[in-house]
Amino acid sequence: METVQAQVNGMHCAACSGRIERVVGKMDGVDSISVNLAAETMALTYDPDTVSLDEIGSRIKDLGFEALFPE
Ligand code: 9UX
Repeated sequence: METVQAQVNGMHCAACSGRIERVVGKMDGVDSISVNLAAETMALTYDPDTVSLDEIGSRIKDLGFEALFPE
């Protein structure tokens, strides 16, 4: 399991952050996600053997937001 902090762009209200938490939280391999609307960040704990940051990022993009993971 790995934990990563990422920037999340495009959120404007609590329904945005709630939507990301609900959808990404249900993805296989995602253990937990906590989105901070005010800080425009999220803390993500996931299993890299099951799901990649690319997959998580593109799911977030599908929702209309942009996740920027650290290098
Ligand atoms: Mo709030 Mo987010 O009205 O796409 S749900 S801005």
